[in-house]
Amino acid sequence: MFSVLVLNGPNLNLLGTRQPEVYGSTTLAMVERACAAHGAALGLDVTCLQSNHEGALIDAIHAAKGVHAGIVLNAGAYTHTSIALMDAIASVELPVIEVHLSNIHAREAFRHTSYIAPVALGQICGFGAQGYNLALDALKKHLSEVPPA
Ligand code: CA2
Repeated sequence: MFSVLVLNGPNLNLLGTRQPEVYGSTTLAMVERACAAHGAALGLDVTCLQSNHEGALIDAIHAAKGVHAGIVLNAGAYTHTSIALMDAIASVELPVIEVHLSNIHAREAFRHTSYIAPVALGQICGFGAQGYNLALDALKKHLSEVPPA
């Protein structure tokens, strides 16, 4: 069984409480429960974490090395700003799948840039909360084909 970290960044703790037209009505607790259930069905042991702090997200990525086989990451707005998160991902050499609830490419120009994408295995966006399950599917397939070193 592979262990996977589902990591959510700033403001995602507000999911389901505001802007449902953009981010849907599913709460973060519901997303995390769905990830645990879908992960278990795939044979993945899922740990979920959310922080509004860039440094805490970086610490979580560093701590994942040797503990988790891969990461599903919605870095929120840090996606578009954080070279530090990009460097952290590159440094741990773990497969990371970038997730966004909304289609960032169909929104404001500043959301079209992702500092995560160049160091991620791939990006899933625009499918709402289902995107996390799609990311777990992709990570399971990747880990089965390329087991962790
Ligand atoms: O679409 C996504 O998942 C985003 O990562 C969400 C971020 C946004 O800055 C990215 O461009 C795309 C924002 C998360 C804020 O979440 C909220 C949820 C409910 C109410 C208010 C904010």
